[in-house]
Amino acid sequence: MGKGLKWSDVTPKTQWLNRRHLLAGGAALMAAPAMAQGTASRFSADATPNTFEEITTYNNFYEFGLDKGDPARNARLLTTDPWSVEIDGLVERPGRYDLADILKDAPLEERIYRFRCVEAWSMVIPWVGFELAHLLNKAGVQPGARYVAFETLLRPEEMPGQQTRSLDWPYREGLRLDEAMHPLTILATGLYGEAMPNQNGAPIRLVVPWKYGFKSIKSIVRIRLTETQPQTTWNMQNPREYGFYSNVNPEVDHPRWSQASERRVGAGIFAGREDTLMFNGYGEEVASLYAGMDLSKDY
Ligand SMILES: Nc1nc2c(c(=O)[nH]1)N[C@H]1C(S)=C(S)[C@@H](COP(=O)(O)O)O[C@H]1N2
Ligand SMILES: [Mo]
Repeated sequence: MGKGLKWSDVTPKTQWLNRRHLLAGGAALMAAPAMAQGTASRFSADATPNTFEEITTYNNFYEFGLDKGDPARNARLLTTDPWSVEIDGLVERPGRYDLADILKDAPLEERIYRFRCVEAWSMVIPWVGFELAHLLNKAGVQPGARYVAFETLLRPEEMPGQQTRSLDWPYREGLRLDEAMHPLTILATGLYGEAMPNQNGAPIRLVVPWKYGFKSIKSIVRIRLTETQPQTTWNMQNPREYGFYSNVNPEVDHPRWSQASERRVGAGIFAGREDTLMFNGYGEEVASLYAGMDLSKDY
């Protein structure tokens, strides 16, 4: 796919407009035409996306098992409708926000993002979503808020991994408020123009493209604005290996492997490894957020 071309540009419009519940209810009518016109997002990467098959069969979602193929096998039983997100803490309008209501006025767009897992594999994914800032503004951020904490659904009956102690459930993540409000940070509700597949974090998940993949928490049910830095799953599990920030950084190795290069999923066995880029290639947009910080210490 060439420069400026979006996946939706090369897809017949009827097919695009008939996407089944990509968006809940009326939002489809508003957002679909805008996307069908092919307004390429200025934030989209100029890179060929991985296939739908690759993106939906090679996953990390420990709630459904530890192997890359487990989420695709086990996540089909997850119920994602009805769904609501509890927004509380330092917000003007705390409460349980129904997903349908969230999506009613959400400015959905396609964002083709590079995605880099801390395990040193990568993909390019055409998400559909909206800026997290939109939802935070809807809830009204109070002046004292400095961080945003996220939680995944806790439902062991439907998430077999939660019947084990592989992680301290529910899965939790967090961002500094300025990271959360950055226009690159999105809540994604779909990919390739389809409703979000369960294994990718249906019905709504975070995507923070300049950070290691584990920051992009799936199947979110709670968002809390806090004054202090929230506890996050992988950081609690092993603080030496997984920092709170976890910005993609080729110069700071994981204690057990190099982060200087990555393997693009699906590239084939004869393709070489690619150099990992600082902030996963988004430095121009986000480096200023970390001015004055020592990124080898605040990793
Ligand atoms: N709730 C939850 N969110 C999660 C994970 C998880 O195990 N549970 N895995 C993380 C990791 S390590 C990665 S790399 C990405 C993978 O997203 P993908 O399967 O859509 O590519 O999800 C992240 N979000
Ligand atoms: Mo990951």
